[in-house]
Amino acid sequence: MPFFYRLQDNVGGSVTTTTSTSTSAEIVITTTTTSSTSTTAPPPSGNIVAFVGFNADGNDDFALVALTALPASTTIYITDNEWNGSPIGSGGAFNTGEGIAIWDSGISVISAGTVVAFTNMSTAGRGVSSGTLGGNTISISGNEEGIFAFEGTSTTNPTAILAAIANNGETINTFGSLAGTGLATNSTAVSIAGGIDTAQYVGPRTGSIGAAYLPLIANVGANWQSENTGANDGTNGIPPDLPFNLTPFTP
Ligand SMILES: [Ca+2]
Ligand SMILES: [Ca+2]
Ligand SMILES: [Ca+2]
Ligand SMILES: [Ca+2]
Repeated sequence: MPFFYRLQDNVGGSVTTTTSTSTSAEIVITTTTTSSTSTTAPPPSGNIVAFVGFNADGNDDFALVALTALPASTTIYITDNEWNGSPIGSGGAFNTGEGIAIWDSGISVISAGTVVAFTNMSTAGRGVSSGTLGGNTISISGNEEGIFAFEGTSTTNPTAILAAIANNGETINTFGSLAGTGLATNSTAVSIAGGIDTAQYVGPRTGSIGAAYLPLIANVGANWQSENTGANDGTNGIPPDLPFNLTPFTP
């Protein structure tokens, strides 16, 4: 008489069945259990980029350094909306009302240490030194502003917050809150004080590797130059000025 059986594994292991025709009804069942666990979202990508330039004057600009090699056609979202302080997957989200640009890194691998400049970001004439831009323009405030880079499945569904920079510390109008982003000031996020207009990382660009550059990049007091005058501080002839320094970060 035919019979049917169903084996189900609910604990992340595997089930193997072996049947033999040597006797009329022999079933050998072998089960193995592994330590694998199920996940509902991709793991965070970590700090694969960091901000190394900020300009709220003129047409608004910023720069990112790649801390690891970025595969061709990497998509990174960039926004000046604020984070609500909750973790990704548990209500964490950006608010709305400001810009979200979509950066496609292009057909070539971006080498680790490459500095990518985003220019004229508040205008239709915006540009990027590698790849292409989609999404919205971004108008950067010279008073209180934060900019985030994140990975996601859409502009409104981040899966990993990669980097952040603010020009007036961590406030409701700059980052919102970094809680839940995995980033923190003085270690992985750049938090400049004073509501500055223009700033650039001027610290070491050799002697470290990958994320080991983050403590240097986040050390605003030692390694950043900033300016905050009534002039266009990106073009006034006093450092920091545009264009941003594109010298690569090397080991
Ligand atoms: Ca501006
Ligand atoms: Ca903002
Ligand atoms: Ca200014
Ligand atoms: Ca300047």
